[in-house]
Amino acid sequence: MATTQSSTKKRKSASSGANGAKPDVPGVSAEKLLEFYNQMVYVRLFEEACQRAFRQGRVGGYLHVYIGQEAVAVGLLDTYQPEDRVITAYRDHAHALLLGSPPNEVMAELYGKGTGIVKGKGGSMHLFDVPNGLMGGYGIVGGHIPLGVGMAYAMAYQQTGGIVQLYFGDGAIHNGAYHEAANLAGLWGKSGMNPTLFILENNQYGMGTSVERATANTDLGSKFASYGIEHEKVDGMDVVAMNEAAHRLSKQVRETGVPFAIEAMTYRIAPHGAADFLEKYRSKEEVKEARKRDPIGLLEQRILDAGAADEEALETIRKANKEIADAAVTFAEESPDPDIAELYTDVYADSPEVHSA
Ligand SMILES: Cc1ncc(C[n+]2csc(CCOP(=O)(O)OP(=O)(O)O)c2C)c(N)n1
Repeated sequence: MATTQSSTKKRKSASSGANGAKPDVPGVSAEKLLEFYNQMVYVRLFEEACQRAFRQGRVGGYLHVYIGQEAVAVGLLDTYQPEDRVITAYRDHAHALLLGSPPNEVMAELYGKGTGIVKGKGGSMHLFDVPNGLMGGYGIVGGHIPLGVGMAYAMAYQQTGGIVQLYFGDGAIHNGAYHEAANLAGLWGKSGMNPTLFILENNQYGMGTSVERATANTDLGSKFASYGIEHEKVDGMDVVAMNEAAHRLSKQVRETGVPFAIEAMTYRIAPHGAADFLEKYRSKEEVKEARKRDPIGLLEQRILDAGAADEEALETIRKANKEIADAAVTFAEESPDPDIAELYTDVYADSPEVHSA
């Protein structure tokens, strides 16, 4: 049972695996490449386990995995500081795991168990882990964007020194909530009062609707520019590129209080949700082609080419993470349902008092 990392803040590499050779990536050590690899494999294998559990009918509600997008959160959350806050939509398992949420509790949450990270009340789409900086997990597309921008305003006002990493999809950018919030972020940024790092995860689709079928203006960056927010497009399949941009731009946002937007060009390799099998909106060939740039495959090749580790070391990392995912499933399955008394707790800020009033 490999649950030892469950309380580890920001997971590090399970095995250095490095043979001492210098990788050919400027500024990135062999150790760092392996740390990224470990984190990406951790997320991928956990997500595969989630998808399996859902399809076996063991997880209720709905469930969306992050398969194909791992390089985005891994590259960005490497810059996380304890005073920062992270907020995202419903594709939120990776963010929780990478911030240090215990995998057992994340899996148990999906199962709706009392041992879940929000005691079984949130499910897959509503993970929260305030001590580790995760302010949710939201199911309403675009609904969390004003919350993230408001949070950044509060942080600037209280001079906490933190920034908000605000993740959302290419579907969400067409929601009215985005436009209201982006307008205020740009405006507040003029006086250094909005340290929001917008992270648009352009995975090409909002459910079955491609970007081309969702908007006449497919230049999504222009939707930041129109609110006075600078933006940069980054290869979201390349963890090193994501990480370089993340460090540079999070530093800039932290120092200036001016929002900035990253458009991470990525691809959702898995179906939209675990219940989707048909995928009529895209061809098998397209997915096959995209898999050639699977972020884990790309990193693996880079590690091997650079001599940063050999295949055996990578297999050791995969095996360790498979054990973590399997242990999380066992934990979730064996956990009790939430206690009935929990029905009224954590619903309002002063839940017990409100209930007894
Ligand atoms: C306000 C609202 N409208 C519609 C939906 C149904 N819905 C769920 S996911 C989704 C697609 C969103 O796509 P995107 O923001 O690109 O995120 P992705 O799933 O690609 O990560 C839609 C339309 C919803 N949950 N909320």
